[in-house]
Amino acid sequence: SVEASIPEPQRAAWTNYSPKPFESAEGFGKEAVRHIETTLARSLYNCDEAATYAGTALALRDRLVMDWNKTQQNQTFADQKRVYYLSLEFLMGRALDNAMLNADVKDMAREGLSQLGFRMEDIISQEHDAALGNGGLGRLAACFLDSMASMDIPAWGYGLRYRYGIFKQEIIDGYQVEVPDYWLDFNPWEFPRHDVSVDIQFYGNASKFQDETGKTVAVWEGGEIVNAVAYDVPIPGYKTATTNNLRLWGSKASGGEFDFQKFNRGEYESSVSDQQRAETISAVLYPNDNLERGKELRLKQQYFWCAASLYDIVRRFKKTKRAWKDFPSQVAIQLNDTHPTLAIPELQRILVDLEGLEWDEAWSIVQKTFGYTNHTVLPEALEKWSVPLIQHLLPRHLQIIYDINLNFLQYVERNFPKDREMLGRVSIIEESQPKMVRMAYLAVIGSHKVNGVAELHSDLIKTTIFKDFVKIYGPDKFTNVTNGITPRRWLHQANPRLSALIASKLGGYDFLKDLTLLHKLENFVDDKEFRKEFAEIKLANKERLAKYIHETTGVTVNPKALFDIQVKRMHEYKRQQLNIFGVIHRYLAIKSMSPEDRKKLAPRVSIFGGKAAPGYWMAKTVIHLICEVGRVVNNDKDVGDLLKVIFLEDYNVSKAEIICPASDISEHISTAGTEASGTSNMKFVLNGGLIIGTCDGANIEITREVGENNIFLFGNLAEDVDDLRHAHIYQKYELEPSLASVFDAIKAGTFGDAGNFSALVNGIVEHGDYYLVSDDFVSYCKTHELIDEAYGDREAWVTKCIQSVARMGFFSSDRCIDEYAEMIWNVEKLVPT
Ligand code: B1H
Ligand code: IMP
Repeated sequence: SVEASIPEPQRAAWTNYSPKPFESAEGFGKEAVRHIETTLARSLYNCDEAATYAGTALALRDRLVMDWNKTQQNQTFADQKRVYYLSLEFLMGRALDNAMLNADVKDMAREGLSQLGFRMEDIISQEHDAALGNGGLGRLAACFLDSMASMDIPAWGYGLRYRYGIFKQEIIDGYQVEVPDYWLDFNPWEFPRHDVSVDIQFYGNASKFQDETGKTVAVWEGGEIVNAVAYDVPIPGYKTATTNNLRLWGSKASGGEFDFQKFNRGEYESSVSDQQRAETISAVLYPNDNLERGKELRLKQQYFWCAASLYDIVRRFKKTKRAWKDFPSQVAIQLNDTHPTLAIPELQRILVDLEGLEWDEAWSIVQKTFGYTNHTVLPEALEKWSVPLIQHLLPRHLQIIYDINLNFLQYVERNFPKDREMLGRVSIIEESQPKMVRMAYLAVIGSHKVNGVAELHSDLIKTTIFKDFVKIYGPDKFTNVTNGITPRRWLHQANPRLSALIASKLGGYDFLKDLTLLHKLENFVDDKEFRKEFAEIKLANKERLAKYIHETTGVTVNPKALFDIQVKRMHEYKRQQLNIFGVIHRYLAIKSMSPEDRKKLAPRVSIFGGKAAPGYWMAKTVIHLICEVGRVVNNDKDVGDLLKVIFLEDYNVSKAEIICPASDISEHISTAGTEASGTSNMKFVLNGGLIIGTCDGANIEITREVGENNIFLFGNLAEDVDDLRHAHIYQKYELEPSLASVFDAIKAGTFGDAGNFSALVNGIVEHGDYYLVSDDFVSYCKTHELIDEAYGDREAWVTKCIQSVARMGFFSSDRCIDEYAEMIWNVEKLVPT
């Protein structure tokens, strides 16, 4: 055994000297102060909140590292299958609170901090969010990492170490301004592994020749080399010693700081610029959500990350000295959308060109190794890369893609000889000018399973973008894994009081590891004390948000008003424009009411938040309209508390943790068939808020779980969207009077210069209303009236909220991981001893 290779006295000494995790407030305090004094070289007299955060984080980190080392050792010795989750985005948020809660030492640390004169909340809020993602797709990856660690699944995440995460959003004069997010000043959660580095090749030439035996071999020569360096981040599980690894690759110039030969020749500038060019690869996250723009640097990022990760995975496998055919029983690689699809031709290249396997043998290994998750059907988000660009950057990979395609098309031709059209439809290469590589097709062909992220979405991909592939491979290749969220962060951490209340009724915190236990809350729906406390917690969370709104916007909102929240990336398909038109409609109604009628109205606070991609002009226009409506409404004396409109700046994970527990209603109102799943819908309901939504994404399954009486659904169905769009184009369309009066108010300059909003209005009135705002407007407004009415009966409202929380067990990301592990990865847990 490996242990026996080290002599007993040495092992005993090591064990003796090994640090022990702290077990009390004093133990924590000692560690934190030691770090502040020695690691940071600060003292009692210059220890501010930032330094205290650093000391606290380092004390926690020591603890994580012990478990982390042990977990990695165990996983290596156990030698069983591991999962590798490849994602270009990991939207982790803050780590300290999560680390304390998962290790179950937050109370100890709170007491220690208070002895030192600090408040836990202030210290936690010192941490910079790790914002290496855009939205739902990146946050899903983060929830999955938490679940895999908490469930003792041996798993690694692989991503890029962006120096700049998603930009910070400032709102200046009602417009979005982007500010770079430099987050690495002090990051105690990452460990640079300068010894783990890989050279990655780009450009150059690919050629084929025959070796002595007559076998055709391919070589890829020349071009440029960039070095990938690993940075590791420990991922602790909840109440388990399992601590998995997230490995992020940073880029630097190959062969050190810069090219010394060039430097010595006096070419100082170009030696530095090579270095800068290399570092550019991992410099910045592309800030587009659900949009691909085909930039060369993005493709470089993708290959750099895929190649480094595969090199690492293959190296680890080779240490086991197994035969190549065992690769798929040791390695499961999950592709988070098509962004890592180049991993497919890259593994094929490693096996064929570098390891000398036969093509077919290699290809069967590749297909068994990969699984592909599709996250969108929006045409503008489906990745296509131009053939000339791939030819230029990755000449050998283009050959391999062509060979994969040839084999595939021959297979299709043999099996569907009568359907000649099919070959063109399913070819990986789109015969356009220039030709394009369809990455989603390559991902389907190179994987053994393809899944969508909610039932409707998984059905849609089978009948639309992958219809032919269902015929070719049969329906079993396609499956569904409905998304979920981690209850540790999104209930326990974000809403500690609600979590404690639930624990008090359920006899402990087991529900955080088995969320279906929440169903027992139904027994307390009529429990007076429970209901009172539940309602008080909601009010307290709304007060916390009201305070935050006041501090950041200067607007005072009434915490007793109905809080109506829509926070998510700004996108036309998510229809923030529908929401703000609804708000204007409400404002106009208030203005036209008598003072008596106004008294009968339920006060509302409409809260928005979300970033627009920097180049997405229409999304930015919607932000501007929201801000302008807020400026007018919030200063209108006729309106007072009846309506407030707030745009919260710089929505991110740590802000979501304050916002999600504070809703009465949240909005998930995408055009039916466009939102693949949505995950914030789950976060809001789990925290005791109701939702208004369309029959789209996971809203449908939320409805099935919580019951139709506990959700406010409206609008057209996915199956009718095509016909409705058609009607806009081919029939004259009469605008509803209610929406027409909203547009009239905008055009009259009620919310500032009407010219600012003409494209937004014209998109609906004149250019086909692609997202069907006008088709859904009336039913949207009616549904909001139903909400007002329902909120008036506060007891019935609380019942709905409690029932909903009790029925959310299905939406834990632990359930997702169980499904992936069983259906796709075929991986076993490794429970620490
Ligand atoms: C989702 C993306 C996405 N789907 C391209 N697709 C990107 C596509 O940088 N890009 O090019 C970035 C992101 N993101 C979201 O995934 C869906 O819209 C949500 O409905 C879903 O809940 C989430 C997680 O599955
Ligand atoms: P890798 O699989 O070589 O990348 O190793 C990942 C981590 O697993 C290392 O940092 C070690 O903590 C652990 N590890 C890998 N190989 C061994 C081994 O042979 N003995 C003990 N630990 C190992």
